[in-house]
Amino acid sequence: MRIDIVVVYVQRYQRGHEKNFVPPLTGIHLAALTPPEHSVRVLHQQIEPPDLDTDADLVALSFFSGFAREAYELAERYRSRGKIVVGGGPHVTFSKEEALGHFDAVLVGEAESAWADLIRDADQGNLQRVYVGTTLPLDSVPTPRYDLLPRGFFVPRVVQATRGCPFTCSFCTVPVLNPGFRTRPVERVMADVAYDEFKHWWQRKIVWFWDDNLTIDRRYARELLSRLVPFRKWWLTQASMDISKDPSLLDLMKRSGCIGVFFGIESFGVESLKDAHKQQNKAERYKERIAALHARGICVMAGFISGFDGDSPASIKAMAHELYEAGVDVPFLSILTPFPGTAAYQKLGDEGRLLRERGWDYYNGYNVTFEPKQMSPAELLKAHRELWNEAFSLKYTFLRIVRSARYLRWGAFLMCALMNSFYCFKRFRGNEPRALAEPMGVGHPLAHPAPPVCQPNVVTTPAAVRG
Ligand code: B12
Ligand code: SF4
Repeated sequence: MRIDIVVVYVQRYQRGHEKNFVPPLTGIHLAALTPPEHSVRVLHQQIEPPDLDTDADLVALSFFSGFAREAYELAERYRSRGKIVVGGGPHVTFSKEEALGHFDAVLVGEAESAWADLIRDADQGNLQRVYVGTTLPLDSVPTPRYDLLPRGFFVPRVVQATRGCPFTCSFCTVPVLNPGFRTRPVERVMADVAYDEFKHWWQRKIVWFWDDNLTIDRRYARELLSRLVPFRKWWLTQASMDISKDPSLLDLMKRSGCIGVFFGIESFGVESLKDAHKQQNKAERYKERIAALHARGICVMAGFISGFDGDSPASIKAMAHELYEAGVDVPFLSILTPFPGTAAYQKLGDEGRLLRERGWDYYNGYNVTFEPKQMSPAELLKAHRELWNEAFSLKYTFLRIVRSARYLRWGAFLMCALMNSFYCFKRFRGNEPRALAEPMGVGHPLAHPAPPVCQPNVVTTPAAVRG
């Protein structure tokens, strides 16, 4: 069979988008899982429009909630051309019935155990409607098909070493989507690291771990990083702030070439952190935690969310200065988005605060989909835009870049300067959210009818974090 895997994307800003910085791992991972007797292509809508006139027999769409409407429209268009169309990913996993209305088949959960079955059944004309992936150990996860990436990506080597996270933040689907915390054999990860068929030196040099929380299992992290040292790469990942209390791990991170760590800081407010189920974050400690990474020349990227129950317009706007003061090098600023499958979705649904007339297009991290506690939806959107504009004003962008030149190693500094300049450029070019279609109305088939019942979180507790 000929298979097209399409990673769906919709621009979130009125002008410009994160077109080709780092690719999603999902498409090239699914391609690697595809049995070799089938031919496979991976198309990234963020780089190129999907090929509707493809000669593929089967089209597989992967998408987040915010791109669901686009995915459903694409599915209809492919189906009208006689293709078998299947869907999977986080949105499908939590909105199976809705997705079934648009696809010939859906795969719920992780694909490793079920993707080959789905392809076999499609090939034999015996496609089932629903495939449920079980959560397998990561022992046989292959090297992604980097060779299938379009040329345009700036940092193409994305790698996954672990899956899952022991925390249970209220806005995050990971604890349910990827239960437990699993590690991939270091040998296999090193095979991804050793892959060097990229055109430019920086593409060969940089390894971006797309893990949920790479350093949870300290013994594994130490083994992984020790094996990484001789490769002399630059690498980045997402981790939790507790790594700052582990100087020997930080030293090893430095030695193995770490240039950037993303922390989900989310907020400075005690009430907001409580609402986020993120009480492990202590605002009074941020500065000291971040300084520990700076002392090793590592750039600190950090995510901040606006719209928790503890947030007011003033507290949101204040974050532009607070995050600078805390030492953050590159901020990522989103609006709280209650994705299906999260505790936030459940809670806001139970409290009747989800704006049900707003369809999935609004679930992209830059729009308001619920009734905030201390302001109106319009005020939250406005406060978030003001935060964005202030955080990426010339003043703060310049201050962050200049300050970071004092302590970041040069790869980290390059990344910091590049990302800050990009977002600042975007701010001046116009960073308003893309104008969305008229609200869909409660009766629209895409307007979600009721909050799904959250599956019980199957998680290891933070206590299981090995020291
Ligand atoms: C890496 C990552 C990113 C990266 C890369 C984004 C990308 N497009 O891949 C960055 C940092 C850019 C990012 C940004 C965002 N992200 Co993100 N991200 C992740 C993360 C941590 C890992 C994803 C990953 O690569 N996993 C490894 C691959 C191999 O597995 P996978 O994608 O889960 O796919 C598996 C299954 O889902 C299934 N599958 C997936 N698709 C399909 C399709 C078919 C046909 C089949 C059969 C199976 C299948 O098979 C795969 C193998 O088992 C996840 C958390 C998570 N654990 O999923 C969040 C996650 C996907 N992100 C999320 C969100 C919300 C965002 C943002 C909107 C955040 C924001 N406020 O801006 C943006 C969107 C930006 C964009 N351009 O798309 C949410 C999505 C929730 C939802 N329901 O939509 C997640 C789940 C985290 C969360 N908050 O819960 N993200
Ligand atoms: S720490 Fe990060 S990955 Fe873990 S549950 Fe919270 S937001 Fe999700």
